[in-house]
Amino acid sequence: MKDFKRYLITAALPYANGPIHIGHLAGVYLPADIYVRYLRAQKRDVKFVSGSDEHGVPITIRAMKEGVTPKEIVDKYHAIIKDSLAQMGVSFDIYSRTSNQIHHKTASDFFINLYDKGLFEEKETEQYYDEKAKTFLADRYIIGTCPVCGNPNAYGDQCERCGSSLSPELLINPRSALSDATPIKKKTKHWYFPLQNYESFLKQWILEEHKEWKNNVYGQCKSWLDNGLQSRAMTRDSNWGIKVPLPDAEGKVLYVWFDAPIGYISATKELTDNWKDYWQSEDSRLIHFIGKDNIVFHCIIFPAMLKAHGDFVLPDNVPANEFLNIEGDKVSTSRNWAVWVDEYLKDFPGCEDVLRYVLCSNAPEAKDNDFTWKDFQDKNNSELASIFGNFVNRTFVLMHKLCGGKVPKLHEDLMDDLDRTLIEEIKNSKSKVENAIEEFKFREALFEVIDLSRKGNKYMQEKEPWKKAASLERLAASEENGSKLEAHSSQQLIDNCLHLCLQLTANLAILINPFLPFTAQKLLHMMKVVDKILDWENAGSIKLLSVGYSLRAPEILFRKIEDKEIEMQVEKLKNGLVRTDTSSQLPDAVNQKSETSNQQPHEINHIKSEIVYDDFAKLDLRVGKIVSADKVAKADKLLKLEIDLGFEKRTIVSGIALHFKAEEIVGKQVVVVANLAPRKMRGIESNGMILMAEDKSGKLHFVNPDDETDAGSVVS
Ligand code: B3M
Ligand code: ZN
Repeated sequence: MKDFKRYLITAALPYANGPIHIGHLAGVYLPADIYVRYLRAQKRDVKFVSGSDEHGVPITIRAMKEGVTPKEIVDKYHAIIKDSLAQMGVSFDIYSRTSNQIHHKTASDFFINLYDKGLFEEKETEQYYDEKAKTFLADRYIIGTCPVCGNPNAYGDQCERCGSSLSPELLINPRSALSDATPIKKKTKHWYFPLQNYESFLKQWILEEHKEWKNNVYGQCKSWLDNGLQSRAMTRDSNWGIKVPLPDAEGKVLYVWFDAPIGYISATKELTDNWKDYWQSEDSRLIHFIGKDNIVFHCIIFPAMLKAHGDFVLPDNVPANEFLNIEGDKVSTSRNWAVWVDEYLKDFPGCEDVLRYVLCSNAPEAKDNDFTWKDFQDKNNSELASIFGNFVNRTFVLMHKLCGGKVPKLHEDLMDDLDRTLIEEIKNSKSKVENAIEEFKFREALFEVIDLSRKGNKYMQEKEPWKKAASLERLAASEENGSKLEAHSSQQLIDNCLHLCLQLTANLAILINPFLPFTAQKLLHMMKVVDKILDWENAGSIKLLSVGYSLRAPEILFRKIEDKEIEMQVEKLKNGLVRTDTSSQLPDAVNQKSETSNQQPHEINHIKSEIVYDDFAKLDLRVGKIVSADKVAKADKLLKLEIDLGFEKRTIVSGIALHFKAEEIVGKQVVVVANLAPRKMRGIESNGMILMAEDKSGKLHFVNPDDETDAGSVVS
């Protein structure tokens, strides 16, 4: 790899419209912090920047619902988020906010730079408008019935129930999420950034020159690029945000995804006068830590903007993580299915590192993962406390008991194979941890650190210094010939064991520091050494603590977590009491998500409200066979199907094109809702609907008879 002089590490700017939950920590802030702490320990020149994302529709909506100004919303959540991250030990050099003056100026200048080069397309289009709320509506704020599954509360960009990607015109009976009014179309002008012009550059830069990116990231980029890019509006109609810096742009602001990534630049400017070294010098390495729903913005759109501007370096890596579920279910803020960081900090004071440990060892690095409270307890009690904590504690207790509280000498002539193997393990662990961190495999790196403490425990168990101590007492009391000499060498063997265990402890402090910084500090205190010892280059050495140096009594590093505490947390979660300070009438997706994010919870564990038999009996369900399937022009989600119902053929338009290829499904039997009122989609009349099953991962499956059945058969 290229030898970089400087590192600029960014962590996604959280929306200041709610507190953060542990999914945010596991996905973005902890991995970023681990990496930064590691770089700092290596004495690299590194800056770590982030801040609150204070613009965009989610914030205005929240404000409207709470009856306060957007400013009040962002002030409140900026403070809560900043505090939670600081308490968790996330060591930003700056945690800024996008409402700052310097950011408004930086983002406006950026826009003007592209504008002056003639890089925007100015287009007038018709957009949905809410006449009651007097505002244009982003797709997400239009709600209606899903054409695929009949969910009455599908969003204009996606149905939460069946996972189909939608657009507002596909919804049946669309209404505004703000006022319930039926949206109308209204003309509006916006500035579009022609991403398609950057396609070949992006293909070369990502697909050819960054094959080392994580599979999940590379794969998502490839699929975006393979599907072809299109112009995207970089402005919005709103009065909250950064005003479009043009004369004829009244009531228009920059698109939040245009300004937010520029927030990284503004924050660096705010932090240091030397910001250009980090942003405009080729020997500087820019790395973005983000969640998977932000990949397209950081890997495609922002790099295209940077390229268009021309003065900035591009990200060298974007190690995005997947999502963390809670107790088997997707995070849902409206159902309060989340573990909030500020609440955790209150419920488990002094246990910051426990959460850091659990979230890192279970981080969703390659796929979505699950957090359970039981696993949290197990990881604390049987890994942190019984392996790591236990090793350190035994070492310190025995050193006080058997070596007078001082670092004993190492008698090299008395070393045996066990000692030599342990020294080797200590040496090797440095490069193992290092290699894993360099590849952003933080789980593996942390495992290696714990494994070293496990080896320490095993070594001590095999050496049994306490047994030698018992025989020492016996020998001391004996008058027999040679017993003095024997006692002397027994003590030397005890010294060797504890000397090595102490050096191993010092190594643990260095290696664990990026992951569990509070624990590393406790170890320094116990060893009475200064921070300097944590320099990464010291790892692997067995000469970290000087002989004869007296050490403090051990502290308990990890207390046991009781069943009671865990039961309480599970109870709290299951009760789903909505937080009074964060509650809102809005569904999740509107509360927490960006206008463009597409990862939403599928409410698979929740049954809709009860209906009577008569309601069910109204449905006329029939078996049908797909005789042809065709793509619908300009609608990438739709397939036009011809269905044979035995007594007649029907045209049904179905939103399954992203899940199935047209040619693959011809001949399949399906179940059709045959008496659904006809409706037009993209000018095609659709007569009925086909049933699909959606699994937990969001994948669709056809519902059909288990063997070939006559077309037209009644399903009941
Ligand atoms: N605020 C979206 C999110 O929290 C957004 C990230 C911005 S990073 C420049 O998912
Ligand atoms: Zn649906």
